Amino acid sequence: MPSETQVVTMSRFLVDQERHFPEATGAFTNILHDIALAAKVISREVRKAGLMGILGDAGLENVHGEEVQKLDVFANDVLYRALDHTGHIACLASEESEDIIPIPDKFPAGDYVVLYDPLDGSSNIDVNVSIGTIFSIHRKVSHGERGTLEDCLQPGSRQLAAGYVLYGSSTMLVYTTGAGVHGFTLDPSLGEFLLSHPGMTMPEPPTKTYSINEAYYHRWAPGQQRLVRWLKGEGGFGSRYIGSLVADVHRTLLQGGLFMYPRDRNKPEGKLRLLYEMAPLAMIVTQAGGRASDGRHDLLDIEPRSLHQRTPAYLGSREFVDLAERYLEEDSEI
Ligand code: P6P
Repeated sequence: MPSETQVVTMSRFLVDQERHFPEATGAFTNILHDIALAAKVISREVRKAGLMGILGDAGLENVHGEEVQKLDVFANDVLYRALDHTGHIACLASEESEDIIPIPDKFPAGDYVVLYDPLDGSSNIDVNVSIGTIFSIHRKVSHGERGTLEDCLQPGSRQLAAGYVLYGSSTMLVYTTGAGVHGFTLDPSLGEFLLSHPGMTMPEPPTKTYSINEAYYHRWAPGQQRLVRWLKGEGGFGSRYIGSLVADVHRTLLQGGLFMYPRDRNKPEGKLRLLYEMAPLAMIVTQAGGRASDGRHDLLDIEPRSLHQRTPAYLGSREFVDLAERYLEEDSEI
């Protein structure tokens, strides 16, 4: 008897999903398709990273005699080249670029902006720890033909779509367009992302796991310190911290729990970026039934001031984020 499970490619799923939006132009579907293509190219290079020193790349030149790029620079270039010419994009923004990235005049511009961290946690590559790509898609709001900073400085609540790619034991692409969260696993032999996690929702009851770098304990505000002492004591929580944002968030999405990257005396705004890290991850987790906060306000409601602004981050099971906010109420600004 053949298996009940269907083999659904991401391309097929995107087309099926588009049918629910009669007014859809297909531009949106194409952007997600282009990001998936970039993810396949980045995945292929990430998988080879460990061999760079072995496969005749001495002197860090590839077989074409071109200088081998650092993987995060490579990933940034791949995403740019996958999106710049399609006619769907008004402008781009990247963790790797100080200013917004305009679409070259030779290409038509479109109605969407994509903000991304091309390869977060790339310092983990050398020790073979999972790393990730994070992306956020907004509709252009400015009136000119080409995108502006205004189009990028939109709150997370106005995102049309958000997602991440996790280069782990397998390569997964997880995204939402506001109609649930869906996960796809790359089958490298086919070169296709196959639907493996339809309709992802955070588990109830959630696993009691907290995730934070406790090396900074003595820099935290008193409420943050009291929160973690309770979690690991009376609260009976376990602890998991990978130190790679997409991996920690993916585990939290699948198992439940509470991921935290708080502000501290040395990092008064925290470390993680709002626009292309925490806002997209907040949309994903919220769509899956969880919550994301900066410790006081819902992360999706924060009005961005600048492209690379940082934010404290509390993300995970709704009741655990609510609990964290209650402990932090006592903390004044650091
Ligand atoms: P820390 C990786 O460098 C990163 O940007 C995120 O992927 C990760 O969540 C965070 O920094 C880890 O930071 O201070 O715990 O080493």
